[in-house]
Amino acid sequence: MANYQWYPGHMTKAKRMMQEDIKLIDLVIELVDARVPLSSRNPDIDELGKNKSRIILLNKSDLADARKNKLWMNYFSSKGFHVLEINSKTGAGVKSIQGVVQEACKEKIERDRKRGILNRPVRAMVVGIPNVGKSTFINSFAGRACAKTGNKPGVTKGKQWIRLNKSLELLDTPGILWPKFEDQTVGLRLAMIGSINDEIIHLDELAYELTGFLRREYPGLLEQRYAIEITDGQDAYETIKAVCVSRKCYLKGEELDIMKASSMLVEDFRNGRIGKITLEMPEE
Ligand SMILES: Nc1nc2c(ncn2[C@@H]2O[C@H](COP(=O)(O)OP(=O)(O)OP(=O)(O)O)[C@@H](O)[C@H]2O)c(=O)[nH]1
Ligand SMILES: [Mg+2]
Repeated sequence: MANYQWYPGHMTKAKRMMQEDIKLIDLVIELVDARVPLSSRNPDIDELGKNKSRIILLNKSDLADARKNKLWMNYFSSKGFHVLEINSKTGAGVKSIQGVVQEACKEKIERDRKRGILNRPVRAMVVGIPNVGKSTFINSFAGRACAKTGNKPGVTKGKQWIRLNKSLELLDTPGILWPKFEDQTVGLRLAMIGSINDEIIHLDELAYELTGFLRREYPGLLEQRYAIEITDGQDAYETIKAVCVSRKCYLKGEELDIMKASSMLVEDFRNGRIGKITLEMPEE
């Protein structure tokens, strides 16, 4: 399996910038992808935000398994985080964040009041890996398009302060990954959700792993989506071939276009077309 490494120059800059800006911040709002809540957490953020109030947002919850979202909510609460399940694209769950921010920053607000500082806004840094939905979340929370978004990693390149209202200011940041994944499963899962550029990963390998996973954990979904039959003895590669045939992915003549079917499988998964799927569980 390939050794995923991806750390473009803008991420090195972003990390340095966050280390400087953290001094100005009361609260760290960390977005994780509900389909891979642990693999999508940058370990640097715990270090960076260790003396700050913390909120975790389980974003893209619409693409993940509803039952598993609940398990992950419990998991993060039990670790002492304030946590919310949201869909930044539609805004579902986003409204309740204001209350959670007040709750998470209770001590700061109290401290300000004792010093006679009234209405100093809470300053929150919005962090998370590339493509997790930081800018979309900010736009949805603000109710207007103030941050640029896009369906590929690396859209936000510099920081941007956004004043939401008189009590809250948000700092949008570029997504950062870590320079090297110790655990290859983490790299694989991040590639599956599209947080690592497709140029450096092998789509056929991703599709193979994904197909194996779906057959084990979500039996029936592939059959339904692609109108194929999966028999017990069949391996994941044969399942992809069946998708080729069903979706008429051919090179010249009768030769199957495995790459085309692979890319279709991965894209369908990323966009939630195969179903609501969570790739990892809290107890792993
Ligand atoms: N289905 C779904 N899609 C979402 C959600 N939030 C964001 N997206 C999509 O995810 C993609 C990435 O969103 P961005 O807001 O640009 O992500 P980002 O974290 O700012 O990315 P970088 O700036 O590259 O670090 C976009 O296509 C969004 O429409 C969500 O809750 N559900
Ligand atoms: Mg962004």
